[in-house]
Amino acid sequence: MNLILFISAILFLLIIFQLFRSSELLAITDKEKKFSSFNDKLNNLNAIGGIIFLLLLIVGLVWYSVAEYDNYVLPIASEHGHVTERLFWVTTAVTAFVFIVTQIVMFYFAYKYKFSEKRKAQFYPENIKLELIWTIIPAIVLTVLIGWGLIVWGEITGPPPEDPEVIEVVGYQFAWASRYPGKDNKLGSYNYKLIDVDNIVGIDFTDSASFDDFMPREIHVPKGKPVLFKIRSRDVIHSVYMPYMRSQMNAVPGMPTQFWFVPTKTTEEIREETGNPDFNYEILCNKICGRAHFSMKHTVIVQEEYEYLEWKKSQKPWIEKNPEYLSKIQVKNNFQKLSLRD
Ligand SMILES: [Cu+2]
Repeated sequence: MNLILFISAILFLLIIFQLFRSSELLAITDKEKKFSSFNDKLNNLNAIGGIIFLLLLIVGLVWYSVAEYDNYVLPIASEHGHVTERLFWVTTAVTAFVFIVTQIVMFYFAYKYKFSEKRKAQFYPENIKLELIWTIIPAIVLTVLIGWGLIVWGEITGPPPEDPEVIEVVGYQFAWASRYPGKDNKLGSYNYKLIDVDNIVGIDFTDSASFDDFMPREIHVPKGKPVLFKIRSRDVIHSVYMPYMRSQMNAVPGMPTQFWFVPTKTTEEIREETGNPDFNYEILCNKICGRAHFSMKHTVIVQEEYEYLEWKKSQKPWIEKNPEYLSKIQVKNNFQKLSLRD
């Protein structure tokens, strides 16, 4: 707060100073000579300042990109991650090249064509060839980049391969819940009207497929197998974000979304690679969804397939862990007709 006040005060003083200066300049416009010699100095200073700024900009960009590479480029832990990563780097290379070239040209021109009394501006209204070049080339480059991006997007968001591990991921203010289909490999249906303190995702127990569904505290997934997240939200828009998997998909209330991926490194392997024995993959929320948005983390554990299957076997259905729920709901009758165990 103090800092903002301080900055505002400085800016205010600067405005006053500039107003004073411009009125001073206006006062001397009639005295041509004084005006131009005064401006020459200022022009030189600005032009050289521009060149210094340009050099600092380029050196800073290159230095930061190289020195901090490991900090902003995370290891890739999913199959499609390599595809999106390549797309990202090609796009970055093309745009960075154009950015640097245009900055160099811009500052160089500002330097070279700074005001000079000896030079008269040339009237150069149009050059059709030049305009064609700078319209057609960017159009082709952008078409290639966007077309490639659309193809990749189509691949990674298309239908999953046969027999994926299906996991329901539900976002709510402010946590994630996950639900597995259980032994029948079929997620039971849900209904938002059934959501309460206990049944946080609204599992519908009039559907017999719901009885073996289980809801672990952390998500486990097998390495090397397609995993399909069926994503929904209970309240506002959240986003299922797994940076190491290069995956992100919004969780939108009233509109189920999905995303599939193939993990390529177990939690053990990534711990070794990052040199951090406490490392865990996480689902993070990537939408500013409210006050405790920062606390929306959900641990994801990638295991070898046999470990995963063992873990899955050891999980108890949600309804077995919450027997008191049965007495609370209207589906009691249905439940009596169905057995928990088959
Ligand atoms: Cu959120």
